[in-house]
Amino acid sequence: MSVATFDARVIAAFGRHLLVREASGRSLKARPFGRGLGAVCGDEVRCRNDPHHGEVHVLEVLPRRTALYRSNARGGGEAVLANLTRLLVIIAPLPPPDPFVADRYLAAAESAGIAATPVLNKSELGIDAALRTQLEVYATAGYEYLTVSAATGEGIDALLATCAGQVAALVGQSGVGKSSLVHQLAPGAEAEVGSLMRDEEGRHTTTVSRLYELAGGGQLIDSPGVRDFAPAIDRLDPRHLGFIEIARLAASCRFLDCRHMREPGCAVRQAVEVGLMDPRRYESYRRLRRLAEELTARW
Ligand SMILES: Nc1nc2c(ncn2[C@@H]2O[C@H](COP(=O)(O)OP(=O)(O)O)[C@@H](O)[C@H]2O)c(=O)[nH]1
Ligand SMILES: [Mg+2]
Ligand SMILES: [Zn+2]
Repeated sequence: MSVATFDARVIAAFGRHLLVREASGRSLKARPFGRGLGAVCGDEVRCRNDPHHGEVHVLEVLPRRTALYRSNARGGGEAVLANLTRLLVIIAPLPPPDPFVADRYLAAAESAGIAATPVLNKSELGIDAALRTQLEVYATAGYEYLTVSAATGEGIDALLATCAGQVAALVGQSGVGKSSLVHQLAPGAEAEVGSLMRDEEGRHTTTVSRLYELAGGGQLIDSPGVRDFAPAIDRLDPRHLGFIEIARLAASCRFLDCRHMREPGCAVRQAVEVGLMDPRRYESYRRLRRLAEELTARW
Protein backbone atom coordinates (compact mmCIF):
# COMPACT_ATOMS: atom_id res chain seq x y z
CA MET A 1 0.00 0.00 0.00
CA SER A 2 1.44 3.33 -0.92
CA VAL A 3 0.77 6.32 1.26
CA ALA A 4 0.63 9.77 -0.25
CA THR A 5 3.23 12.26 0.87
CA PHE A 6 2.82 16.00 1.24
CA ASP A 7 5.20 18.89 1.71
CA ALA A 8 5.06 21.23 4.70
CA ARG A 9 7.05 23.92 6.47
CA VAL A 10 8.48 23.41 9.96
CA ILE A 11 7.06 26.26 12.03
CA ALA A 12 8.38 25.13 15.42
CA ALA A 13 10.92 22.58 16.55
CA PHE A 14 11.49 21.40 20.10
CA GLY A 15 13.91 18.53 19.93
CA ARG A 16 12.06 15.86 17.99
CA HIS A 17 8.70 17.50 18.55
CA LEU A 18 7.88 19.40 15.40
CA LEU A 19 5.02 21.54 14.32
CA VAL A 20 4.56 21.70 10.57
CA ARG A 21 2.24 23.79 8.43
CA GLU A 22 0.85 22.21 5.29
CA ALA A 23 -0.16 24.08 2.16
CA SER A 24 -3.77 24.54 3.30
CA GLY A 25 -2.45 26.47 6.31
CA ARG A 26 -3.28 23.75 8.81
CA SER A 27 -0.71 23.16 11.57
CA LEU A 28 0.09 19.57 12.50
CA LYS A 29 2.25 17.92 15.10
CA ALA A 30 4.94 15.83 13.50
CA ARG A 31 8.10 13.95 14.27
CA PRO A 32 11.09 12.87 12.25
CA PHE A 33 10.89 9.34 10.91
CA GLY A 34 14.27 7.82 11.62
CA ARG A 35 17.28 9.00 13.52
CA GLY A 36 19.65 11.55 12.13
CA LEU A 37 16.91 13.49 10.40
CA GLY A 38 17.44 16.94 11.82
CA ALA A 39 14.68 19.36 10.89
CA VAL A 40 14.81 22.94 12.15
CA CYS A 41 12.41 25.85 12.09
CA GLY A 42 12.03 27.14 8.53
CA ASP A 43 12.76 23.79 6.92
CA GLU A 44 10.63 22.48 4.10
CA VAL A 45 9.92 18.83 4.71
CA ARG A 46 8.25 15.88 3.02
CA CYS A 47 5.69 14.26 5.29
CA ARG A 48 3.43 11.25 5.44
CA ASN A 49 0.45 10.46 7.61
CA ASP A 50 1.17 7.29 9.54
CA PRO A 51 -2.04 5.38 8.99
CA HIS A 52 -1.50 3.19 12.08
CA HIS A 53 -0.83 5.78 14.74
CA GLY A 54 -2.53 8.85 13.37
CA GLU A 55 0.79 10.71 13.41
CA VAL A 56 2.59 12.82 10.87
CA HIS A 57 6.05 11.56 9.99
CA VAL A 58 8.70 13.75 8.48
CA LEU A 59 10.45 11.58 5.90
CA GLU A 60 12.86 14.02 4.38
CA VAL A 61 14.23 17.53 4.82
CA LEU A 62 14.14 19.24 1.41
CA PRO A 63 17.28 21.04 0.26
CA ARG A 64 17.87 24.27 2.21
CA ARG A 65 18.36 27.51 0.33
CA THR A 66 20.20 28.99 3.32
CA ALA A 67 20.84 28.04 6.93
CA LEU A 68 22.18 29.69 10.05
CA TYR A 69 24.71 27.40 11.72
CA ARG A 70 26.11 27.41 15.22
CA SER A 71 28.91 25.40 16.82
CA ASN A 72 27.69 22.63 19.03
CA ALA A 73 29.53 21.51 22.18
CA ARG A 74 31.85 19.25 20.19
CA GLY A 75 32.89 22.03 17.83
CA GLY A 76 30.84 20.74 14.90
CA GLY A 77 28.34 22.82 13.01
CA GLU A 78 24.60 22.43 13.36
CA ALA A 79 21.81 24.27 11.61
CA VAL A 80 19.55 26.31 13.89
CA LEU A 81 17.27 27.99 11.34
CA ALA A 82 16.70 27.24 7.69
CA ASN A 83 15.71 29.07 4.52
CA LEU A 84 16.15 32.57 5.94
CA THR A 85 16.51 35.52 3.62
CA ARG A 86 17.12 38.07 6.38
CA LEU A 87 18.55 38.04 9.89
CA LEU A 88 17.43 40.80 12.25
CA VAL A 89 20.07 41.11 14.95
CA ILE A 90 18.32 42.76 17.85
CA ILE A 91 20.21 44.86 20.38
CA ALA A 92 18.89 47.11 23.14
CA PRO A 93 20.12 49.51 25.81
CA LEU A 94 18.96 46.90 28.34
CA PRO A 95 20.08 44.22 29.11
CA PRO A 96 23.62 45.62 28.72
CA PRO A 97 24.57 44.88 25.12
CA ASP A 98 27.34 42.44 24.29
CA PRO A 99 28.55 43.66 20.90
CA PHE A 100 30.50 40.45 20.33
CA VAL A 101 27.29 38.44 20.25
CA ALA A 102 25.81 40.78 17.63
CA ASP A 103 29.02 40.66 15.57
CA ARG A 104 28.95 36.86 15.56
CA TYR A 105 25.38 36.75 14.31
CA LEU A 106 26.24 39.27 11.60
CA ALA A 107 29.27 37.18 10.60
CA ALA A 108 27.26 33.95 10.46
CA ALA A 109 24.60 35.62 8.30
CA GLU A 110 27.14 37.04 5.87
CA SER A 111 28.85 33.68 5.51
CA ALA A 112 25.49 32.00 4.85
CA GLY A 113 24.38 34.49 2.21
CA ILE A 114 21.65 35.87 4.46
CA ALA A 115 21.11 39.64 4.48
CA ALA A 116 21.59 41.05 7.97
CA THR A 117 20.13 44.10 9.65
CA PRO A 118 21.12 45.31 13.12
CA VAL A 119 18.02 46.54 14.93
CA LEU A 120 18.16 48.67 18.06
CA ASN A 121 15.00 48.06 20.12
CA LYS A 122 13.80 49.95 23.23
CA SER A 123 14.89 53.21 21.60
CA GLU A 124 12.60 55.15 23.95
CA LEU A 125 14.97 54.28 26.82
CA GLY A 126 17.57 56.52 25.21
CA ILE A 127 20.70 55.67 23.27
CA ASP A 128 23.90 56.48 25.17
CA ALA A 129 27.20 57.43 23.55
CA ALA A 130 28.59 53.88 23.59
CA LEU A 131 25.51 52.44 21.91
CA ARG A 132 25.40 55.28 19.39
CA THR A 133 29.01 54.48 18.53
CA GLN A 134 28.19 50.78 18.10
CA LEU A 135 25.40 51.69 15.66
CA GLU A 136 27.60 54.09 13.71
CA VAL A 137 30.29 51.42 13.50
CA TYR A 138 27.77 49.10 11.86
CA ALA A 139 26.78 51.82 9.41
CA THR A 140 30.43 52.47 8.51
CA ALA A 141 31.02 48.73 8.05
CA GLY A 142 28.15 48.71 5.56
CA TYR A 143 25.06 47.68 7.52
CA GLU A 144 21.84 49.65 7.40
CA TYR A 145 20.55 49.56 10.94
CA LEU A 146 17.06 50.33 12.24
CA THR A 147 15.95 52.01 15.44
CA VAL A 148 12.66 50.76 16.87
CA SER A 149 10.61 50.47 20.03
CA ALA A 150 8.17 47.63 20.64
CA ALA A 151 6.85 49.70 23.55
CA THR A 152 5.95 52.90 21.66
CA GLY A 153 5.68 51.51 18.12
CA GLU A 154 8.43 53.77 16.83
CA GLY A 155 10.09 52.38 13.70
CA ILE A 156 7.77 49.37 13.51
CA ASP A 157 6.54 50.33 10.03
CA ALA A 158 10.10 50.51 8.73
CA LEU A 159 10.88 47.15 10.32
CA LEU A 160 7.75 45.67 8.75
CA ALA A 161 8.84 47.01 5.36
CA THR A 162 12.24 45.36 5.85
CA CYS A 163 10.50 42.04 6.52
CA ALA A 164 7.99 42.22 3.66
CA GLY A 165 8.21 39.17 1.42
CA GLN A 166 11.19 37.84 3.41
CA VAL A 167 11.79 34.93 5.68
CA ALA A 168 13.20 37.02 8.50
CA ALA A 169 14.42 35.77 11.86
CA LEU A 170 14.92 37.80 15.02
CA VAL A 171 17.97 36.81 17.04
CA GLY A 172 19.86 38.29 19.95
CA GLN A 173 20.46 38.20 23.67
CA SER A 174 17.62 37.26 26.02
CA GLY A 175 15.49 40.20 26.99
CA VAL A 176 16.24 42.52 24.07
CA GLY A 177 12.58 42.35 23.00
CA LYS A 178 12.46 39.80 20.17
CA SER A 179 9.13 38.32 21.18
CA SER A 180 7.67 41.77 21.86
CA LEU A 181 8.66 42.85 18.36
CA VAL A 182 7.13 39.73 16.83
CA HIS A 183 3.95 40.58 18.67
CA GLN A 184 3.97 44.03 17.06
CA LEU A 185 4.80 42.75 13.59
CA ALA A 186 2.50 39.72 13.49
CA PRO A 187 -0.31 40.44 15.95
CA GLY A 188 -2.40 37.45 16.91
CA ALA A 189 0.20 34.95 15.74
CA GLU A 190 1.22 33.89 19.23
CA ALA A 191 -2.20 32.55 20.24
CA GLU A 192 -2.43 30.40 17.13
CA VAL A 193 0.78 28.47 17.62
CA GLY A 194 0.97 28.66 21.42
CA SER A 195 -1.77 26.16 22.03
CA LEU A 196 -0.11 23.55 19.85
CA MET A 197 3.34 23.65 21.31
CA ARG A 198 3.45 22.40 24.86
CA ASP A 199 5.99 20.29 26.66
CA GLU A 200 5.29 16.97 28.38
CA GLU A 201 3.87 18.72 31.44
CA GLY A 202 1.52 20.73 29.26
CA ARG A 203 3.37 24.01 29.71
CA HIS A 204 4.05 26.28 26.80
CA THR A 205 7.57 25.77 25.65
CA THR A 206 9.47 28.99 25.44
CA THR A 207 12.76 27.62 24.21
CA VAL A 208 11.75 26.97 20.63
CA SER A 209 12.01 29.02 17.48
CA ARG A 210 8.64 29.73 15.94
CA LEU A 211 7.66 30.86 12.49
CA TYR A 212 4.74 33.22 11.95
CA GLU A 213 3.06 34.45 8.78
CA LEU A 214 3.16 38.17 8.12
CA ALA A 215 -0.13 39.71 7.04
CA GLY A 216 1.49 41.41 4.05
CA GLY A 217 3.39 38.31 2.89
CA GLY A 218 6.55 36.77 4.20
CA GLN A 219 7.40 35.02 7.43
CA LEU A 220 8.91 35.98 10.71
CA ILE A 221 10.81 33.65 13.05
CA ASP A 222 11.11 34.35 16.77
CA SER A 223 14.09 32.58 18.31
CA PRO A 224 14.98 31.87 21.93
CA GLY A 225 17.33 34.35 23.56
CA VAL A 226 20.94 33.42 24.01
CA ARG A 227 23.77 34.47 26.28
CA ASP A 228 26.33 33.83 23.59
CA PHE A 229 26.35 32.68 20.01
CA ALA A 230 29.20 30.71 18.45
CA PRO A 231 28.82 30.40 14.70
CA ALA A 232 29.89 27.15 13.07
CA ILE A 233 33.51 27.88 12.25
CA ASP A 234 33.73 25.71 9.15
CA ARG A 235 30.80 27.60 7.66
CA LEU A 236 32.54 30.96 7.93
CA ASP A 237 34.40 32.31 4.93
CA PRO A 238 38.06 31.67 5.86
CA ARG A 239 39.21 34.89 4.22
CA HIS A 240 37.24 37.22 6.49
CA LEU A 241 35.02 35.07 8.78
CA GLY A 242 31.97 37.05 7.63
CA PHE A 243 33.20 40.54 8.62
CA ILE A 244 32.07 42.60 5.66
CA GLU A 245 34.59 45.42 6.09
CA ILE A 246 37.42 42.87 6.31
CA ALA A 247 36.13 41.24 3.12
CA ARG A 248 36.60 44.60 1.38
CA LEU A 249 40.00 45.35 2.91
CA ALA A 250 41.46 41.86 2.41
CA ALA A 251 41.86 42.47 -1.32
CA SER A 252 44.76 44.79 -0.44
CA CYS A 253 46.60 42.40 1.91
CA ARG A 254 50.01 41.26 0.70
CA PHE A 255 49.14 37.57 1.05
CA LEU A 256 46.06 35.98 -0.48
CA ASP A 257 45.67 33.72 2.54
CA CYS A 258 46.26 36.52 5.07
CA ARG A 259 44.47 35.81 8.34
CA HIS A 260 44.75 39.46 9.33
CA MET A 261 46.47 38.66 12.60
CA ARG A 262 50.27 39.18 12.48
CA GLU A 263 50.97 38.85 8.79
CA PRO A 264 53.20 41.52 7.24
CA GLY A 265 51.50 43.82 4.75
CA CYS A 266 48.05 43.23 6.23
CA ALA A 267 45.67 45.91 4.99
CA VAL A 268 43.18 45.12 7.74
CA ARG A 269 45.60 45.75 10.60
CA GLN A 270 46.75 48.86 8.83
CA ALA A 271 43.16 50.09 8.51
CA VAL A 272 42.70 49.63 12.25
CA GLU A 273 45.90 51.53 12.98
CA VAL A 274 44.88 54.56 10.93
CA GLY A 275 41.29 54.51 12.20
CA LEU A 276 39.61 53.20 9.05
CA MET A 277 38.35 50.09 10.78
CA ASP A 278 36.79 50.04 14.21
CA PRO A 279 39.16 48.51 16.80
CA ARG A 280 36.33 46.79 18.63
CA ARG A 281 35.08 45.09 15.48
CA TYR A 282 38.66 44.02 14.81
CA GLU A 283 38.93 42.63 18.35
CA SER A 284 35.69 40.77 17.69
CA TYR A 285 37.23 39.31 14.54
CA ARG A 286 40.39 38.29 16.45
CA ARG A 287 38.34 36.49 19.12
CA LEU A 288 36.46 34.58 16.47
CA ARG A 289 39.70 33.74 14.65
CA ARG A 290 41.21 32.41 17.89
CA LEU A 291 38.08 30.38 18.55
CA ALA A 292 38.33 28.99 15.02
CA GLU A 293 41.92 27.97 15.61
CA GLU A 294 41.15 26.36 18.98
CA LEU A 295 38.37 24.32 17.47
CA THR A 296 40.46 23.23 14.49
CA ALA A 297 43.40 22.34 16.73
CA ARG A 298 41.22 20.20 18.93
CA TRP A 299 40.01 18.07 16.04
N1 LIG B 1 11.15 49.74 27.56
C1 LIG B 1 10.97 48.78 26.64
N2 LIG B 1 10.85 47.51 27.03
C2 LIG B 1 10.67 46.56 26.08
C3 LIG B 1 10.59 46.89 24.71
N3 LIG B 1 10.44 45.73 24.02
C4 LIG B 1 10.41 44.75 24.93
N4 LIG B 1 10.54 45.24 26.18
C5 LIG B 1 10.56 44.50 27.46
O1 LIG B 1 11.75 43.74 27.53
C6 LIG B 1 11.51 42.51 28.21
C7 LIG B 1 11.95 41.34 27.36
O2 LIG B 1 11.13 41.30 26.20
P1 LIG B 1 10.97 39.99 25.33
O3 LIG B 1 10.16 40.37 24.13
O4 LIG B 1 10.51 38.85 26.13
O5 LIG B 1 12.51 39.74 24.93
P2 LIG B 1 13.17 38.47 24.21
O6 LIG B 1 13.81 37.66 25.28
O7 LIG B 1 14.21 39.05 23.32
O8 LIG B 1 12.10 37.77 23.46
C8 LIG B 1 10.01 42.48 28.53
O9 LIG B 1 9.85 42.92 29.85
C9 LIG B 1 9.43 43.49 27.55
O10 LIG B 1 8.26 44.09 28.03
C10 LIG B 1 10.71 48.27 24.33
O11 LIG B 1 10.66 48.66 23.16
N5 LIG B 1 10.91 49.17 25.34
MG1 LIG C 1 11.48 35.77 23.49
ZN1 LIG D 1 45.32 40.86 6.15
